[in-house]
Amino acid sequence: MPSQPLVSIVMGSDSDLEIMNEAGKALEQFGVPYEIDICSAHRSPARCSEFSRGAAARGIRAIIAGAGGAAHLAGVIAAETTLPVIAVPIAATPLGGLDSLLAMVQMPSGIPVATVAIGKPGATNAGILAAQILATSDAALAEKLAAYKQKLARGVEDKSRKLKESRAK
Ligand code: RP5
Repeated sequence: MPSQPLVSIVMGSDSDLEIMNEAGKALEQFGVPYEIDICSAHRSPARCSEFSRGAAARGIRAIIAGAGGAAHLAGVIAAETTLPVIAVPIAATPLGGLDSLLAMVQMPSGIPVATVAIGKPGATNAGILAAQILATSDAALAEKLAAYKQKLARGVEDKSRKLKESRAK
């Protein structure tokens, strides 16, 4: 039987899927069960409202919302839940994602949305951030995240060593 999802990844359209899959990969890396679905703030507001109101009761602990253009998805979700909402801006228009970034980051006082970088790096960080939120009450998950950060640091050490070796030749 699949595990109860703890994180919900939602996106405005299936055209966002390639980017939002990166959030899923990050969660998989830390063994965090998640669900993934589509919900458009503009095309299906009733569906978004139903999702937002019901997420906590279904056991979801954090929400990652990706959208492009006039990206209201994360905000409308945050308006109807007390779960933490992480927003991923997607470059879906000729404005290259700046439109989405500004729509997500400029939330009115009282409706917080944690906005990450545009595109794949942002989606990856959204997954890691969601795992970090869960890790505040999960010591085993916190250990996995600490090991991940140590791995990143070792990667820099390796690059430094290789750079020095190449310059010594
Ligand atoms: C947004 O409009 C979606 O999040 C997507 O990034 C963008 C384009 O959607 P489609 O026209 O490809 O469905 O709502």
